[in-house]
Amino acid sequence: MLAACVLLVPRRALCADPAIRLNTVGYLPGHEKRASVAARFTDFSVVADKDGAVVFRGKATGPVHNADTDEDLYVADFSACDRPGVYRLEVAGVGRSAPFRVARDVYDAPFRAAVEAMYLWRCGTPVRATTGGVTYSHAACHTEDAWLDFVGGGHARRDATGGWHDAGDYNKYVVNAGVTVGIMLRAWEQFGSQIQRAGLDPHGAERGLPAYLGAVKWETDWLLKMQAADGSAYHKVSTRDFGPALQPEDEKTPRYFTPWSSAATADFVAVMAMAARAFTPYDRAYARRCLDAARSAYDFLRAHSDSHRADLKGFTTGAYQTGDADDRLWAAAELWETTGEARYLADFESRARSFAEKFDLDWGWGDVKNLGMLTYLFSERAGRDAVLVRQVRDGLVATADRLVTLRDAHGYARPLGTKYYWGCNGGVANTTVLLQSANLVAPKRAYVETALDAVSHLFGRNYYGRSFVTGLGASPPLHPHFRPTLRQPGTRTWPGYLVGGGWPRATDWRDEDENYRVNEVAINWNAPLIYALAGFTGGTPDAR
Ligand code: 9MR
Ligand code: 9MR
Ligand code: ZN
Repeated sequence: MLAACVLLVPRRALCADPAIRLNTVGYLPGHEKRASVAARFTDFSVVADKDGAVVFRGKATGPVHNADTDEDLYVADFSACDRPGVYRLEVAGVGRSAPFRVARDVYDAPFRAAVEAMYLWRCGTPVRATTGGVTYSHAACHTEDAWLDFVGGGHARRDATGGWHDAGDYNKYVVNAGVTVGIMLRAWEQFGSQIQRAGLDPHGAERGLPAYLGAVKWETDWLLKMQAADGSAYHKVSTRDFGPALQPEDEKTPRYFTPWSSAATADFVAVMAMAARAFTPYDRAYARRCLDAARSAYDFLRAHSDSHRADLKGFTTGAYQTGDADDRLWAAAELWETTGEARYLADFESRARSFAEKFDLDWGWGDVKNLGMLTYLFSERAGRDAVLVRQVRDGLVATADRLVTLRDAHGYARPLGTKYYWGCNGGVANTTVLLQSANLVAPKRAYVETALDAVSHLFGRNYYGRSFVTGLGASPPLHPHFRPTLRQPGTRTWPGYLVGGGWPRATDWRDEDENYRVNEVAINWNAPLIYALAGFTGGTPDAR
């Protein structure tokens, strides 16, 4: 591949050397900047991309043995390169890196792209967006959502149009919607004023509503339709089996509500209570609707205290089955924070005490405890148990410290260390939630730098030397498992989507569209990417 590249570029062969692995989107001035190099070297320089002028010279450190890829890696540290520009790393005896930027706004466009990807995921409406001269669009889809056959309603329809498709498939799952909206609203609570300055496209959001909340509202509007008359939330709206590779508007297979689950219902409570807070300044009537919905779902759960899995007989699509202890904790935290009512606080605190570990380093749709703990910890309401607050705070700091230690021990500075599983790139992005939050309660430079290392890992400081986000950085995925482009050679890859990542081994990622275990995209992985980038958009971070 390198040879071909050199042949095709006759004069200055500027092809990126695959051994030099760095953040191919770029770095922020005033922050650490490192590359991992899978080749022995001593000297390196940073050169201007346009004319090759040397702006920095440095020496290698290392090697360190990186266990999960079985490589000896050397590190080039060019943290001192703070002057804005476009550069490459030139490593003596090895080659040149892909170009990268140093700039204060380096993550602004990626942030917008990741939020725009959520727009393009919309169901039930035509979408159309033009980026870099290419238009991505689909017509109104799944306008019949959904049938009540499996929830005792006979062959009748009830409106469940709207929302986001889940991933590379077009189904809509409440548990996964919950964690996605939860992370996006956590970003709003922590980085709202930066997000407001990011220049997002409002896509027809109501007048006066911030574009970002307009993006979230597309999903909360749908979630409201997922609540049954008794207060519970249906677990999903789905075809019975995963459909073929069609455009969304061409998928005409019937889609059904499935029975409720307590995890979905608790997640519904949590995000509706969060939405009530977020929307209050802009739309009081909507905020009230969200809060009423959250309360009735909570009351339903109180009357049904067992962890109740959805009955998914007849469905082979995404299951998202999970025990509800963490979801119920999150629900109580958000309702308490929104209302200040003692019954929610008491519920939260007794649940929180029952968790020996207050935070989990690795978390996601199946474990949302962290979101509840963070809301409690950041609360400015009176009445919290000081002992518990201290335990939660200490738990967060200890977890963030572990992430820093794992980052330090990893050759590609991956804060999740050597854990690889389905969607682990989303897990890497999720570490930024804990790191940025720890930095709020116990400010430490290493937390912020480790969050940036998570971003760098996803943008190319990894075994592949490639960005894991479509359309961004160097050599990004071209063939995600994503039905709008699946099995359609020649179509342009839709931008702004984080792919799941390699597992069971670090080296198992393949950029192949049939390979859904490693190369699918999903809303719950884009949400923490959005969170990660939100913290570094719009200049000076809010959260510092
Ligand atoms: O396309 C489906 C993807 O969205 C899911 O994440 C994945 C989960 O198991 O399943 C994919 O569908 C595959 C199905 O499970 C088996 N037959 C091939 C399907 C992919 O084309
Ligand atoms: O993200 C989910 C992952 O944790 C599970 O291991 C996997 C298999 O059950 O499913 C993943 O979620 C998929 C969902 O089931 C269907 N839509 C696509 C999701 C991402 O692959
Ligand atoms: Zn659709």
